[in-house]
Amino acid sequence: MIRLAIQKSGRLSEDSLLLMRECGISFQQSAGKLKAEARNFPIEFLFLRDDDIPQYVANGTADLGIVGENVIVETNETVDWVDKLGFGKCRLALAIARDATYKSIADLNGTKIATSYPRILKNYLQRHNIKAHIHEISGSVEIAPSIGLAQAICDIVSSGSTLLSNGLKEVDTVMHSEAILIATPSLSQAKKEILEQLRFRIQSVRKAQEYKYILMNVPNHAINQISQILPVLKSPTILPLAMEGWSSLHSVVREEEFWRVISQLKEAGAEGILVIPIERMIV
Ligand code: PRT
Ligand code: ZN
Repeated sequence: MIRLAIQKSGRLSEDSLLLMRECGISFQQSAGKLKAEARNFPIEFLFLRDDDIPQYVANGTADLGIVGENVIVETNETVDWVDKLGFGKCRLALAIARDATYKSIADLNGTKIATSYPRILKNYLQRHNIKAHIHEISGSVEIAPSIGLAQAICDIVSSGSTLLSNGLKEVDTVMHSEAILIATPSLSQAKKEILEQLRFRIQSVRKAQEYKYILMNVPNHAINQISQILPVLKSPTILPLAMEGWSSLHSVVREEEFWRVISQLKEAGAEGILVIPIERMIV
């Protein structure tokens, strides 16, 4: 049995649980309960505040955790970074009042910067040779400039709308972040094997999200040309259509590459193109 710490309630909770369910792991999460055991995989979930997850994983109370890179770096706990998970994407950014002038990071010299990420900010300022006063606050960082608490803030940004609605503008990116699977450095051999099974499932879910199954009707004379345009995984499957001179071409392609070549496919004579999601992909 392996123990995975997940954020109890917050921005990473839903995606973390969804990922587990997509991995075919079923469990019941009762409201208010801090633990849940899976029915069909040797895993138990611990539901915690995200800030506590690195510490629980570092000291082995939890074997694994899903948490934002920003939290791992800020807490500075010793954990193994296993895999990035592709959700919870955001950046830690510096922002100032929209009407303040800003030419370069040197403009932050001598200012007061409010943040919930003092360690990351301190390192960043040191690397850039900036001497500023870091004012640590635990929440609502974005109101600090308008109430005169600080001239700048360093906070998490995703769409940027919170900055905008607080009269702020982003001036520099301190780090990019996404949810990541972490592990305690001293996993037993038995737990390492469970982790590998879990990683295998996670990768097949993530691959499936990246790729699409596509079908299209192509005139036989264009099969070669179309096969060359398509950035396929291996080689397309060609099946004859009832209509003379036409075939159905099936393949698996990376979605973003598919959109890049769609107009070339149509120009080459492809018709009736279908793009179908893939549930799991094992390559
Ligand atoms: O209660 P607990 O301590 O567990 O949760 P929390 O309130 O500390 O964290 P939570 O749930 O807000 O965020 C968890 C993790 O999600 C963060 O550590 C990041 O890794 C990631 N993440 C992704 C975000 C955002 N996007 C995000 N937009 N975390 C916070 N925000 C906040 C940000 O602080 C700001 O207030 O959203 C606002 C900005 O959003 P935009 O879209 O307006 O730019
Ligand atoms: Zn938190």
